[in-house]
Amino acid sequence: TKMEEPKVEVVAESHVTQRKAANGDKSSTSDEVEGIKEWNPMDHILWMNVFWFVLLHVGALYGAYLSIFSASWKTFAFAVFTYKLSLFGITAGVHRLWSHRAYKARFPLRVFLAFCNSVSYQNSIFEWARDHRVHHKFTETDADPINSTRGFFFSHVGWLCCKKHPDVKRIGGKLDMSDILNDPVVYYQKKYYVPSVIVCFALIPTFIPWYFWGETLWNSYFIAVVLRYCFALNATWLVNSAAHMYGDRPYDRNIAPAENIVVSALALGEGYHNFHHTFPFDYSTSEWGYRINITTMILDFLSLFGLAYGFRQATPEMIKARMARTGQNGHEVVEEHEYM
Ligand code: ST9
Ligand code: ZN
Ligand code: ZN
Repeated sequence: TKMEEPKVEVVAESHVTQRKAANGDKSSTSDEVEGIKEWNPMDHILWMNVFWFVLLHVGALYGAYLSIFSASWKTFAFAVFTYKLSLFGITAGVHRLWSHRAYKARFPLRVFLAFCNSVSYQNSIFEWARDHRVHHKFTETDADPINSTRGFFFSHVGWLCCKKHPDVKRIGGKLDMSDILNDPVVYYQKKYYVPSVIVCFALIPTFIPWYFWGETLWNSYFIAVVLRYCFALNATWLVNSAAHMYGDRPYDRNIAPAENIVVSALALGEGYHNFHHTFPFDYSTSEWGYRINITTMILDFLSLFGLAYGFRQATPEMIKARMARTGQNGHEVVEEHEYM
């Protein structure tokens, strides 16, 4: 037992050491994990996924070319609109509502959010929320599907190009997902995921510019689907890569997630990632209200009609206390604020 004592102390020292211990200490997890001590994502690459993501980026460059030299400006404007609409389904829908239960939404709003999710084609609501819950619960361990300790590229897109670490499935499998599967909207979006993506992600955005302002179907597809999708995916992925690396950590200096304004602008208000990992239940994912946070503006607007309600928020007292305890600059900053 003498050998174990210092180890416990080190673990208690910081979350970083705790994470490292969790990553390194595979003997304490399970027999299954014993056999894969040397687990390396590079040994589990799925080349088909690599191929599709490369093709998507080449197609997006071609879409950008068509936007400049061939298509109507209306088609490009429509692509920007579709990008925002699709990401609203991610931020307000599968993220703040279904993954975190940070507020409640009436049935018509849930249907609309599910539609936006299918427009965004980022996996079904169920799969997205399951990956996201393990990401929060086991951030930067092997059980985190988007483990950013494996580097920028892995947490950006690499994790979608290789098999998941067995810990993701083993530990993630123990999560309780019954709350969201009991929502008929989630259940049916999962059941009819493929047809819903074909219609909402591909057909509708290709059809609209062609039908309403005579754009060619070719231009419509490459701009409003391929280019728009590539841009929206990269904006989302930046939350996992850039916002887990670059920025301040005013709420918890011991975790990697950081406050990243650029990512907030691209991801409709989801770049306040140090705040979000510290107070994941907060419906606004930030303490700054409408500052670079379109999602919060729209949710507040929808609450006027009772469509969104039951907003959960971290109180200023909670935030202050937490900043004093674990923030980047501890007490000093909080005290300075008090005298300003
Ligand atoms: C895309 C998603 O791009 C982007 C998500 C971004 C997430 C962002 C989150 C952070 C953001 C923070 C907040 C900000 C909000 C965002 C702002 C946005 C503006 N738990 O997956 P499989 C089990 S998608 C428990 O095939 P493989 C389960 O039994 C792009 N269990 O594993 C499962 O079976 P089933 C389009 C889990 O074979 C089984 O394992 N989509 C969990 O290792 C097999 O699962 C694509 O390109 C879990 N978490 O393959 C598809 N996970 O499902 C890409 C799995 O039946 N994906 N299990 O229950 C794939 O090809 C594969 O999933 C894979 C892994 C290759 C990545
Ligand atoms: Zn995160
Ligand atoms: Zn989250």
